[in-house]
Amino acid sequence: MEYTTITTRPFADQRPGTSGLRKKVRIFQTPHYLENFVQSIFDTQDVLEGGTLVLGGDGRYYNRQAIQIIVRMAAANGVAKVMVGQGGLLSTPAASCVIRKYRADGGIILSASHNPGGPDADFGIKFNTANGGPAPEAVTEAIFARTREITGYLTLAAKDIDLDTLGTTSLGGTRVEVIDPVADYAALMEDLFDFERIRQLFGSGHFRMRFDAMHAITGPYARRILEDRLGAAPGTVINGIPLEDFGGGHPDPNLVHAHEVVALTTGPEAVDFAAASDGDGDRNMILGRDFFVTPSDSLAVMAANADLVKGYAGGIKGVARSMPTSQAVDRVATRLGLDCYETPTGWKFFGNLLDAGRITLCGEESFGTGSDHIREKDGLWAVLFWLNLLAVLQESVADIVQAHWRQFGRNFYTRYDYEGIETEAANGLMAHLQSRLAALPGSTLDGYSVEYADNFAYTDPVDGSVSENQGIRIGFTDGSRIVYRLSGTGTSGATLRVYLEAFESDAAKQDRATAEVMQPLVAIATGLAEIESRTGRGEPTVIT
Ligand code: VG1
Ligand code: CO
Repeated sequence: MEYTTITTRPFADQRPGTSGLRKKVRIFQTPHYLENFVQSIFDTQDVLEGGTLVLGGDGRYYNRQAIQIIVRMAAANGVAKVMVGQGGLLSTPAASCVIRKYRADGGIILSASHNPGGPDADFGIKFNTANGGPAPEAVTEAIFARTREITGYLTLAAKDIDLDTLGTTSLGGTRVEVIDPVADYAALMEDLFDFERIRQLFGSGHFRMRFDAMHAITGPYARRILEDRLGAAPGTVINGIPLEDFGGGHPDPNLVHAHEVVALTTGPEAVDFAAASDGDGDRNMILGRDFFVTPSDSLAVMAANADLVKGYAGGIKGVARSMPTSQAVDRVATRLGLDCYETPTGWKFFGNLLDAGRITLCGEESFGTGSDHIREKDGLWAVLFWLNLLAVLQESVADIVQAHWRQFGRNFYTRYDYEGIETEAANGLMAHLQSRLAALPGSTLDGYSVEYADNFAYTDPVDGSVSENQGIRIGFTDGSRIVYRLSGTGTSGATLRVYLEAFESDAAKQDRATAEVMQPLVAIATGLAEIESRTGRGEPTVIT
């Protein structure tokens, strides 16, 4: 087999964001663009030479072509074994599971997660290290540095491999093993959750659920686990066949984009439980009958009830949440005497805490929850956690969450996203906020007293690495908060995220509508940041 070096020139824009490198498909199709990034991974991750690489993606447009390119490059770069999901598919959590189970040296996941797919939409690539988790910043920065000076990449002339047949073939000196993308993951779920009890719940005749795979990667996983193994009625999984363009939608499990499944939780025929997951299967939305569980509350409820769930019956070690995530889980941690960590946005920041055994559960407000079972957030895991809880408690989702509020207080929560605003306007807005920070503590905004105002910086307690400029936080004396950040996953312009939280300990006031409770904070947040005059937007693009 003939290895060749192809001459190339650096692209200036290959710095990974919150979760990998995301660009329009057309950019990834630019000659050498994908190859440069992949070679930069091989050039900086020496363990891959002679090692094992896990490879798969969420099935979006360009997934198959990219897999073939990467397999050839892996062979030319001396990777001993490539484990690739059948059809080129692996959900993000399944990739993490496979990396850990087979002690691979790393993984490449092709996904732009919740971003739309198709020839005019988005593509992405992320590298996971041997712990199964997203590469930490030191690694992504090293890869980025390499992309700035790359002059060539290695590949070989070979036919496409057959991605659809399970089994092992070879390419040059590399063994390529096409694996069942679901089997290892399903086995792990069966270890963690009480499948027998969940099966009884589905068999009881009084419990119906829907899971919306949003035409993305979780369809095959959800069908095999929920319908085949747990006995949920056929048709429980909707939109269960992965499509290259996700049916034209945003595979983003929130109240706006997953409205189809939300609608199934209301009215006389409402199901008891519903959920959805995103493009690459790491996010989850949890719904009860007429009831939406905020991701921040979901994490808090999980932490408070973990001992009821098979895999966590021995207790949990600690918890973590990303900075903008509500402080609901902090209250549980205080009550249970657990350590609670506040990290920057992005799952990569949980990796060290999980590896060091400091935490068991962690989550983000952006519909991400997970545990130390892998090193990624995990959509179906969260759904199974809730199913296990429902099977044990035999109560409705709403009853469980409302009882939680009565016990711990309620953290009302909402997020405003202003998508596709001009980058300069977004940067100007953040600079303006930064300039106001010093004067805010001790002042009063529309009757709310500012307790602290800062730009969040994080020192990793395990390796001491420092990450600065992670979002502006304004905390008030009554426990409410406003947080501003710019997204690191978009592919055009800038997205401003405004996160709002208000605490209510009085049970009599916990059933108020979120929009009404948040109104005063919305007014403060939009006014303080001069959102309308700086971005031209009177209203956000999405409210979740
Ligand atoms: C968003 C979320 C963040 C999440 C990231 C990746 O990032 O806010 O919490 O970890 O997406 O999720 P940003 O920088 O756009 O706010 V996924 O499911 O898109 O891999
Ligand atoms: Co995702």
